[in-house]
Amino acid sequence: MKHVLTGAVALMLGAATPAFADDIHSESYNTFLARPDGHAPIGVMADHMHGKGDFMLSYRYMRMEMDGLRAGTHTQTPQQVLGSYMMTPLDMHTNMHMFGGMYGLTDKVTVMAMVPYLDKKMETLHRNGTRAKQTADGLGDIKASALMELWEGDNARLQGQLGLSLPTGDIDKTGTTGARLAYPMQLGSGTYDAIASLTYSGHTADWSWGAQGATTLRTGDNDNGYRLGNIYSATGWLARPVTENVSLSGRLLGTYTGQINGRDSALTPMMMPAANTINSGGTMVDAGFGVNFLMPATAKGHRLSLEVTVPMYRNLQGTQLEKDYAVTLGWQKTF
Ligand SMILES: [Cu+2]
Repeated sequence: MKHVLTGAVALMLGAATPAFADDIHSESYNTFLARPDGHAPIGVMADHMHGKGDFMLSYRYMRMEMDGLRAGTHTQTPQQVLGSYMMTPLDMHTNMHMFGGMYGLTDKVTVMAMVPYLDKKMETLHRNGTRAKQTADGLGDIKASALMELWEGDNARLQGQLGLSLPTGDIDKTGTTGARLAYPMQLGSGTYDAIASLTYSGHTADWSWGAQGATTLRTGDNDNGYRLGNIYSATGWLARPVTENVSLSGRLLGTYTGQINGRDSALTPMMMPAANTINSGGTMVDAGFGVNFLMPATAKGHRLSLEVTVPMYRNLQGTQLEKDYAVTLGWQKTF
C-alpha cells in the first residue's frame, strides 16, 4: 500500500511539473525548427527561438536599391525637385552586413544580438548640372534583445521580444567636402531605442505561417539635436516545404515610419530634400518572395535563405528617394 501511494504521488508530481510538459512541447517545436520553413523568411527578425543551451550564428547581406523620387504617392522628376532645392538625390544603394547571435538561456527565453555594418552610396545632381557621389560606411546600431515564449499550443506559438538598440552608428558622417551628410546617409539613430515585437506562428505538415507586429521607439534627442521617427511594422507570411530541404514563402509587410523630430543644425534644409526633416517618414507596403534551404542530413545544420521584397504601395512624406526593391541573403547555423 505504501508503495502504491508513493507511486501515485510521484506520478501526480511528474504530471504537474512544468518541465515534464515542456519536454513534450519542445520536442514538437524542435522537430518543426528542423524543417526548412522552421525559420521565417530571412527578412523577418526575431521569428523563432532556441532550446536551452542551443547557440545560433547568422549572417545576413541586405541590399536596398532606391532610384527616382516620390512625393506622397506621386513620382517627382529631378527637375521638379531642383525648383525648390539646390541639389537632389538621384539614387541610393544601401548594403548591410548583419552579424547575429542567438542563445537559448532556457526553453522559454532566448537572447539575441545583432551587429550591422553599413555601406551607403548616394548620387546627387546639382542645379548647375554637376553630379556627385556621397558615400558612408561603418558600424550601425547594435541591437540586443530577449525573446520570450508567451504561449505554446500543439502547432502554434506566441513569442514576445523586448530589447534595446544602442547608438553605436555614426551620425556625424561627412562628405568629401567636409560637409555633414543628409539624414538618410547617417549610420545610426544616435539615440537609445526600445525595440519590441510580438510573433504568432504556426504549422501543419504541409504549411507554416506567421504574423509579427514590431516597433522601434526612439528615446530623447541625439547629440545632433534630432530624433528619428518611430517605426511600426506588421508582417504576415505563408511558407510551404516543397522538398525535405527547400521551402518557398510569400509575405506581406506594412511599415509606417514617423517624421524626424528636431533638426541637425549642421544641415541646410534648403540644400537638398534629404537634408530637410519635412521629407522623412511614410507608409510602405511590400510583397516578399523567399526561399529557405536547409542543408541535407543535418537537422541542426547550415541554412541558406534568400528573400526579395518589392514595394506595392509607397506613400512618402514630402519628397524622398523611393525604394525599388531589397534583397536579403542569409546564412544561419545552430550549434
Ligand atoms: Cu536562431
